[in-house]
Amino acid sequence: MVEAPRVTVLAGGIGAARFLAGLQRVVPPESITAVCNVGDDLDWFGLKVCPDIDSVLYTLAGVEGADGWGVRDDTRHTLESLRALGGETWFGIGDADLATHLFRTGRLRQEETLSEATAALARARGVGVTVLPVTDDPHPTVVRTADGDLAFQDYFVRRHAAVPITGVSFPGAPTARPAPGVLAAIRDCDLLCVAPSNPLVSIAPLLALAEVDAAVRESRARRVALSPIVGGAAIKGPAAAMLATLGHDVSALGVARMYASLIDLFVLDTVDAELVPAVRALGLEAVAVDTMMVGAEGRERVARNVLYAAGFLD
Ligand code: FO1
Repeated sequence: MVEAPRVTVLAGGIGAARFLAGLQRVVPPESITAVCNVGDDLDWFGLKVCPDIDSVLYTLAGVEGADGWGVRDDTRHTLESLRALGGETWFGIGDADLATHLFRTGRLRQEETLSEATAALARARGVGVTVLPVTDDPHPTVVRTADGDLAFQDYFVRRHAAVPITGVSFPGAPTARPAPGVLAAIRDCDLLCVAPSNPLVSIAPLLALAEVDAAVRESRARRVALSPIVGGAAIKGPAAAMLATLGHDVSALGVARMYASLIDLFVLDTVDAELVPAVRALGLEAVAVDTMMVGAEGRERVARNVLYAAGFLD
């Protein structure tokens, strides 16, 4: 363990969860805060499901499913029974995962906030990292398509991200307030990391809250972003196709351009090392390191690489 810097991570789902899992092997978990996207949340038969928060919690607890979401080796008895009843089963909730949504929804019905319910889930799972929803208010991501506006999971899971998109919007952003602790975690940390998450539907919803965006800009922390694009492809998910459709360069450089006014240092993968001078030309520091988070050791190595590049490890 190093001398503990306070690290805050702007987090989407799976990429962020893996980065955080590596980080907590290097920095004491109590020094780490994850500010999580809630734009992917959905109402599933009346239950509140928070996929990004859950991927972070499950991964930090070491129980995540093989694809990075849900619970490892989960059963699907409930889903199969629902199918037998003719219910909608396009969103695959497993039985152990279902317990999380029942627990969370029960707490929300008892007037707890999403932050409080999330803290209770983290405690129950023995997660030492502080996991915060960016807001306790409704803040959905809406995907604009030729078929009309779609809720994120409707686009991503139900339609297999196969409908061409024309834009992304955050209708809750003007009224959603940052959850307690979010602004302080961004302003008062030593190292602020933008996780290797989808810039358009994981990080943009966080920055869509004007106060969060301002806190990032005002933060005295060292601000680092990791590229979710490696060798011109997304490590996971629909980021590459989304970037291309919305007119962004599908490369680490394209992502660096999106974050240039917010960060100090951009971390890209060694396979993209030739882009370092172009990233530097944007006025950013840039470093190419191994960013492949395969296995627990791989995740730790990436966390160490980032901490070293940012000057927090010798
Ligand atoms: N992703 C899928 O591709 N298919 C699913 O059926 C699915 C179910 C699911 C259930 C709970 C959960 O927390 C996540 C789930 N995901 C599923 C993943 C999720 O849609 C995305 O990975 C994130 O929203 C993107 O960050």
